[in-house]
Amino acid sequence: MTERASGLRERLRGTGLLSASGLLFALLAGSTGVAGSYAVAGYSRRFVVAPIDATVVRLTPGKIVAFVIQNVGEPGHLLHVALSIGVAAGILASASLLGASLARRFERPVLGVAVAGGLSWAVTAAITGAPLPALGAAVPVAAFTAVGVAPSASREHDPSRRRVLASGASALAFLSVSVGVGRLSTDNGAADGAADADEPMDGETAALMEEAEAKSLDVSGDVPGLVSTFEEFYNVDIAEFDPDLDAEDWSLTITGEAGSDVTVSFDDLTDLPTERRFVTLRCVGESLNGQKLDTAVWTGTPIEPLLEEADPEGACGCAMLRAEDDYFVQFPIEALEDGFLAWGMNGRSLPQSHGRPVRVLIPGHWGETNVKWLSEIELLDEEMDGYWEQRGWHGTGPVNTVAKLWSDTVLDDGSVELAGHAYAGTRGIERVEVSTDGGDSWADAALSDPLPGEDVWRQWRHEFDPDGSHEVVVRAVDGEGTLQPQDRSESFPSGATGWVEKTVRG
Ligand SMILES: Nc1nc2c(c(=O)[nH]1)N[C@H]1C(S)=C(S)[C@@H](COP(=O)(O)O)O[C@H]1N2
Ligand SMILES: [Mo]
Repeated sequence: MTERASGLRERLRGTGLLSASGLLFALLAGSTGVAGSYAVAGYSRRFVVAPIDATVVRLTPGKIVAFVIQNVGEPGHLLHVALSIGVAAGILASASLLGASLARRFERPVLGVAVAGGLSWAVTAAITGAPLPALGAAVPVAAFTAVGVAPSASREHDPSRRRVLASGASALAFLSVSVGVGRLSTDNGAADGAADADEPMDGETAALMEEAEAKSLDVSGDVPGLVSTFEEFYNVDIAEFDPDLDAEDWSLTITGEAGSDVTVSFDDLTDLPTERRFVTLRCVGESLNGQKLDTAVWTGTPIEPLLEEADPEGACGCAMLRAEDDYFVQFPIEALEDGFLAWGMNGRSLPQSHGRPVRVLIPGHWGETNVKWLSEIELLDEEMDGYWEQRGWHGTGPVNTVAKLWSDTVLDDGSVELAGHAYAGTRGIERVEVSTDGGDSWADAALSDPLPGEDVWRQWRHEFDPDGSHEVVVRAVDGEGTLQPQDRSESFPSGATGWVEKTVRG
């Protein structure tokens, strides 16, 4: 028994699979392979980690996703990206290990290196769909496999200590250079969210932005105006790596339970009657006083004529919208009919992070219905869960009413300025009430004049003379006269409720 076990161990050692230096070279190959891929592809969908990360996210159970969103928030992305980097390095290391063991078994180093390099190239090319950048992963894997299996003077199967040290040092150097190169070749987040500053803004949008500027209240504290800038506008993405689509290659298909399928290209779409709309978006996952609430002027065209052409026939009166990042969301056609297909934002073409080339805007509904990188509208016969509903959320309906308290500032004359935004979707905001005594008495806040449009927020501002410490509470009344509910609930699963409260000192 023990003899057989040690015999097996001997054989494994003969293939290099069990030796410490064999594993070390595989690890160097795996990690430099990931770094090489990053150097060539940058932080994009062609980086070997990207498709793995998409799979990791897809396979993570909804309860865990919901927990991370609520308890970790944005840094939660780091968790799955780190895991995905580990998986990618493991896959490339396995290719190297396999090559190395073939090299030893057949005493053909060149064969082993070719297998390690070829396999890492093939896997990377297959999962990223980009053959040329895949060389960025394959070359370092081949190189470190080669160093690991090259015959050494002392003992045939054991690289010298010096070679191990030199390889480790080279790998570290390669890693740091690759990270630098990869950073340079990546459009950084801000540039990605921002529009091209040289792109001319059309006159009609410029006039609307001026109108919004003029209607924005004069607030001393740091709150956004009535139009959020590209830098301010929040982002929520299921994928770490946004689709990068060309308008020329894009098309939208309306299919499923339809009288006739409809397909439109980007040019078809932009030839349709163009409108500009102020639309506010709010994410169901944001906390009560969170900042995932923003407004832009969008350029696009109404969906209704396209839907009429498709002639929906399904029994549920519902549709599944699908996107290029494999996002999908289902909701009633009734809501979709009021929707808008946008290809411009704040007078510039739609930024990649907000859905370039085309996104959906659904008036008054939670952010998740506003599909980015839209590719298909499937008219259904039966209701089906979308991406977030599969994970337990109820975020396809109309938004909850909210008044945010985003700034409290002591002014020069000693008074305190409170300010924020209020939003109730298509119900509109009629009034914002402020209490500075914990809810015993209420005063009406000053409100910005409404922007044109049926789905927009308003800004509010209230000044008072402080006397020590104050329990400030704010609440909105929507356009139907309904008071924002006081009962508190977390954002999961149906959006946060309650009144925002804060202790403010003069
Ligand atoms: N294709 C696609 N569309 C999407 C999402 C996404 O991850 N993929 N996120 C949704 C969610 S949850 C929200 S709140 C809004 C956010 O839009 P923004 O990133 O432009 O602010 O987009 C929605 N549309
Ligand atoms: Mo969202």
